Amino acid sequence: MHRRFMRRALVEARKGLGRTAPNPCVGAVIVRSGQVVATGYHRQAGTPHAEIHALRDAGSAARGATLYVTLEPCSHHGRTPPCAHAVAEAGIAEVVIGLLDPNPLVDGSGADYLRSRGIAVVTGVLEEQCREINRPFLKHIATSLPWVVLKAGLSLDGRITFRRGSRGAVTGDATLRQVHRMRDQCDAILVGIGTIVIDDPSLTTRLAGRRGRDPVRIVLDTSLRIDEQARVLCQQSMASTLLFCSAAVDPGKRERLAARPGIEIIETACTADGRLDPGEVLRLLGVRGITSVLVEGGAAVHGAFLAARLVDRVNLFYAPIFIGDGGNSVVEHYLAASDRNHAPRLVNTSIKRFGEDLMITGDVSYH
Ligand code: AOF
Ligand code: ZN
Repeated sequence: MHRRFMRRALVEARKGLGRTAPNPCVGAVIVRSGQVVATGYHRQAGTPHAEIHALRDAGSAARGATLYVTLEPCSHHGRTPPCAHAVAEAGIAEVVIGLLDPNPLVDGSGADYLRSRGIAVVTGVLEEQCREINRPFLKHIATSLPWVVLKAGLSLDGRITFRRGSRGAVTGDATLRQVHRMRDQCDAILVGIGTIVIDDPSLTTRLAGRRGRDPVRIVLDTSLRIDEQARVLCQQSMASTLLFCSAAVDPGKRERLAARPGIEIIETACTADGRLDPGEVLRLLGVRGITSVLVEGGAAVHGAFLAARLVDRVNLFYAPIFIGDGGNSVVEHYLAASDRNHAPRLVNTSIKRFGEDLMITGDVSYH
């Protein structure tokens, strides 16, 4: 019974995926006599929490009812007042919680408050699913860093291009649609300048029939060699474009670009070998409240992020083709695993089909 209604609350929570940073996505349902009488989800940071939407939807029907919520109701005064208080005021009799909120401002005190008001509290229902939808929030609240997903489309022999530096999709249309769904649900998308030069991508979200939400576009461009007419700079997006570069760039170009609306230049520390430090880039993104980053290439960016142990999850879309000599490998430079035991590896793997392509996904474990 509890699991059934928590699944319903998860459906609500998912409506906010990718839209709530730096807050979590949270869903709530209110149940009376085995019937869902109200629902709610968190839409955007700074606006009411999921429980408040559900309570408003329920009105007087909340009295004596059970509230299912994917994340522990908060007990603190943040941008909005504490939900646990509103839940008690509304006369809710029982609260079923998916995941306790690790935010140090909450961290069990929401559940404790509800109990202190005589409300029955159950925790840990479908906890793993509630955790899974909030990987970005959970990583960000614990480390101040965004959650990093590496995505690539490649051949069976691990190539992402047909010739070195050539453009042209390796994977099919179904994969492309899935990639746009992924973009719709992450806060930011990151590529290296090589990808901009070769592909000139717009890095916006295009979903069939609807626009979707654009992620913040991030380009790692050490010497600021980006073409001032590049799509990522010119093509309209609802989000801004951040160019990360070193201190040693053409000051005139830097000023011109920074003056353009929606474009920001961020000077970043470099590693000993003179390239942008990916850890420092992520730190700066975390400070801005970006909780998830989709790394979309190219090969050297993949290598740098894996070598620095910064990738949390990998989504590889394999087209059922061989490319052979000539193309770029999916990971180049920086990473050089010495043997099986010292290679970053995927754990918790799963496989899914997109058209004729096969996607393997997993969390990265570093030794
Ligand atoms: C949400 N939505 O549905 C729940 C949240 O600044 P505030 O007031 O929005 O508080 C944000 C914190 O509230 C957030 O970090 C999380 O710990 C807690 N719960 N947040 O955005 C919700 N239930
Ligand atoms: Zn709240």
